[in-house]
Formats: sequence, structure tokens, C-alpha cells
Amino acid sequence: LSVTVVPTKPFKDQKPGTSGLRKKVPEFQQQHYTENFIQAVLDGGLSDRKNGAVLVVGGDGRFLCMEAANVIIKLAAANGVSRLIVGQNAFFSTPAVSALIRKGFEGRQIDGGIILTASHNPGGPRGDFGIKFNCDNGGPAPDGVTNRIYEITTKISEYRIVNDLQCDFTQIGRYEFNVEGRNFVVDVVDPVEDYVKLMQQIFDFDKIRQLLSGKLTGSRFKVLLDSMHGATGPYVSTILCDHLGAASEDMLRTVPKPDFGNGHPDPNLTYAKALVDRSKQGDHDFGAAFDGDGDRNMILGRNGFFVTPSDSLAVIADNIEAIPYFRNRRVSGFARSMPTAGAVDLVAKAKGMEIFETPTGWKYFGNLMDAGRMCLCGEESFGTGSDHIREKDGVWAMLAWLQILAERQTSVQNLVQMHWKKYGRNVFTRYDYENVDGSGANLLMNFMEAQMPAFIGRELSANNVKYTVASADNFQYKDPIDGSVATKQGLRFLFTDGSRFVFRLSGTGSAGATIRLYVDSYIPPGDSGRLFMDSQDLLKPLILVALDLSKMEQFTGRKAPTVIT
Ligand code: VG1
Ligand code: CO
Repeated sequence: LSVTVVPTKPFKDQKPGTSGLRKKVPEFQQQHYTENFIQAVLDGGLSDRKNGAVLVVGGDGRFLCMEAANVIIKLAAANGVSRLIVGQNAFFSTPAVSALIRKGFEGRQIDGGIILTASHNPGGPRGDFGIKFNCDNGGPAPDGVTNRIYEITTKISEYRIVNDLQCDFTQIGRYEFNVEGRNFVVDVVDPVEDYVKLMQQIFDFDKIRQLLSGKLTGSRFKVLLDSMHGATGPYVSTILCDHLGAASEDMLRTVPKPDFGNGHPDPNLTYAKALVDRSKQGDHDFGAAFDGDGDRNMILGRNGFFVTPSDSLAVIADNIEAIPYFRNRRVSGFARSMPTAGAVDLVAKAKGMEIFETPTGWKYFGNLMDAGRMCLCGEESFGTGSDHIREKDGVWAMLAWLQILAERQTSVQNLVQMHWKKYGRNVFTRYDYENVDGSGANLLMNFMEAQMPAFIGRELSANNVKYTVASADNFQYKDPIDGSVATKQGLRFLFTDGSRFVFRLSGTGSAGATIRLYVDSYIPPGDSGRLFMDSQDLLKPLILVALDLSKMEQFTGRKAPTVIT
């Protein structure tokens, strides 16, 4: 087989966002568009390791995954990559890719991976697609690497491709090719097997099985899961039904579909409403939903009791020794992204552990984990994970909850409410204004930032509740390990009573701009009158202050957010 060098021209819009390059499918279908980006990923992501490199390739099964995998195989072969490990049908959940990169393959080290997903964004021919590069630690490429990739996309003039290479990655097996005298290997593997083994090492499956069957407590513990036609389906079926004895009819939407069955595979109260409604019927003790690529999770208790991701992280942290994986190692610190409510901070303090506050996006957790400073972290955006891999992990989070519930033998709601009674409650909500006009969104952010200094010390009020601004800034993060600095990570207003709100622009959208408003407030454990109140009622005055201050309606024309979580 021979290599063809194809002349091309740069596209201006190939800058990776919070989590890879995400665009509408038709944009990726433009001539040379995907090829250009893959060439840049191979050059910028691998640099001097490109020659002879070993990469993992797979995605969440959405529309275009198969086509993109084909392009990757043909370009990798032409660029001196020695081996690709491709999930059967180009399928892998994001956590499974991270796990495989870290594990290696047949004794070989793996240099990175290419993940094909737009995560929780809708799929199908008019939906979203995405390409993300992960490094040899299994984590999303840090800013330095994605900037290098972007730089290359702005200057690219040619790409290398083996046009005639055909690899049938629908069948498991080894495929070898001779490319101008070099050997190029594609190993098509079962995408589920290794990941399941990893979960068996981390958790005590026997104990969870006993919880589910009722052997532990005397009554069955019923679990209802929603894979939303995303990547977790095969993993969930194998683990829950085959290994843990759960009822298969309680595992919803486990068949991955290119358009997610026309749904929006985002596990929150809005888009996973079907699960919430089923849970409210009261037949199940536990519920969870996962996003398109399997890294996000939503946890529910009986009757639709909602666990905020910020609380979920804190509860897992507080009960970390229930998970066998953590019993055999030193538990180092915890971390959360800046907009995530600070519930986990209180646990860290009580346990005398380090806590880190990072910018939004999982890539900022990698260095801390690699350095052994932190082993458990999360984001308010339904991301929870540990240092078993370098991505957030929906199925892991669900199993962590089941393991803790097996240990504590109580309900989800009781576990969370006991946590609040011990530590107090960090009430949290997020308002998303999706697909607003980009210039309006930028004006709002610039207007707010300019006003910030003037607001410090001022008293703001709504519904007769007063707040005094203690400080305001645009969040900046200096990585404690490599010293790299990330600026402009969100406008924060912190109040004297510990409440705060944050404004940020999303870095994962594919159309217009998305403004996120994060609001949280702390209720001390002794405040029994408010401790269990509805979060929207508790936060209403602060939300009104934020909307008024930002002139949200004037800048965006929106009277209400598209999604509230
Ligand atoms: C969003 C979330 C962020 C998350 C990112 C990727 O980013 O806010 O917390 O890490 O998505 O998640 P943004 O820039 O749109 O706010 V996933 O499940 O898309 O890999
Ligand atoms: Co995701």
C-alpha cells in the first residue's frame, strides 16, 4: 500500500474547546475537514513520538463515528503510527478508552488515544460530532497540547493518507498491512471486557450483588438505570445484569444508537426526565443515568430524590473507605472544578486532606492525579471520577454509590441528609442559556467584568434578602505541578455569607454561545428550618440578584434559561 500526500488548506475554526473539537456533523463532512484535524492531532498530539506510535481509537457510537475511524486508520497508517487498537465497530466509552491507554496492550505502552464523541450533545446527521485527543496518561490533552494542535490546523498545507487501506473493524481480530515496506497493525478488540475487569478490581461485586438480591438487608434493592442510547449500554448490561444480578427490564435504553434514539443524552433533570418520572413511581431504591460517551452520571434515590453532583462527590469522599480500591492505598487529596459547590471541601477539611479548585474541564485534574496529590474529584456538570483513570466515569460513580449503600445499608436520601446534618448543605443550581447570540453573550461577560471592581463591598438585595459582595474576580488557576496558568475561567462574585455566583461561557457548544450561571449558598447543619428546603426556593433571591446584575434579559433577550440543573 502506498501513501498519498494530499494538498489542503486550513480551516479557521478547529480550535479544541473544553473537551476536544465539537461541531455539527455537516461541518465535519466538508472535504478535508476531518483529515486536516486528524493530521494536526497526530503531529501536535504525538510530536516526536508519532513514528511507531500506538494509539487507541473509538467513540460513543454516534453518527459519523465509523467514517471518522476510517479516516483515522488511513491517516495513522500514512503517518508512521505502528499500531491502532480500535474498539469493535469503532465503539468505546470515554472511560474505557482512558482505562485501556493506562493499561497498555499486550505488554506494549500506549501513546494516546483519539475519542470520537460530542459527549452529551445530540447526535445524528444534523447533530453534533467531536474528536478529542488523550495523552499517554489516559487523560484529555492539556492546554499546551491542544494549543499546539490548533496552531497546526491554522497552517496545514497537506495531509498524508493511505487511500486504499480497508480495515473491517466490525470484526474482532488482528489486521496487518504493509505500507511502503512498513508494518501497520490494527487490533480490533472487545470494547467492554477490560473495563469490566477494572471495575471488578475496584469494587466488591459480591457485596453489591448481595445488596441487590436482598441477602444483605433482607429486602431487595431495586436499581433503575438509563443509558440514554449512549455508550454505557453494553457496559451496564454486562456489569449489572450478568455480574450483579439486576433485572434487565430495569436497564433502560441500553442499545447505543447513532442518534441516541433522537434524544439528548445528557443525564440531568431536564433531559433524563423519563428516568426521573419512572423513579418517582416509587418502585426503585436507586436510579442513575449516563451521557452519550459514558463519562457523566446522575444519581437518584427513591421517589426521584435528586443528588446534586456536588453532593455526590462529597458523599463519596466522606465514605471513600467503603470502596475496596481506596482501602489498599494512601488516599491523597480531593478536587473539584471551580463552579462546583464546595461540599467536598468540608469533607477534605474534616479528614485533614488537601483540596484543589481547578478550572472547568477534566484535563485540569490529570496533573494532580499523576503527581499523587489527589485521587477523587468531580464537577457540577454530572462528572465524578477517581485516579483509576484520567476521565470522569459514569459507571464507576454509579458503582461507587452502590458500594457505599451496601456498606452503609441505608437509603440514598438518608445518606445525603445525614451528610447535610454533619457538614451543612451546599445548595447549588445552574442556569444554562443555550444557543444565545454570540455577540450578546460576549457583551454580557465584558460588561460584568468591567463592573466587578465597583461591586466589591456593595450590598445587593432581592426578595428582602441582602448580600454583601466580599470579592469578585475572573478565576485564574496556576497548576501546582507544572506551573502552567489558565486565565479567564469564569466571573466569580463571592459574598460575605459564603454564597456566590459564577458566570462562564461554555466551551463545548456547537452553535451560538451558551452562558452558564452557577449559584450556590451554604446552609449550616444547625439551620434545621432551611436544611431540607427546595434548592430553587433557597437560591431564588441570589439568582434574582445575578440576573439583575448581569442584565441577562437585555443582553440575551431571554426571560428564562433553557435548562436548570
Ligand atoms: C462542559 C461542562 C464541564 C465538562 C465538559 C465536558 O463544559 O461544564 O464541566 O468537563 O462539558 O464534559 P462547558 O465548557 O460546556 O461548560 V463531557 O461529558 O462533554 O466530556
Ligand atoms: Co461526556
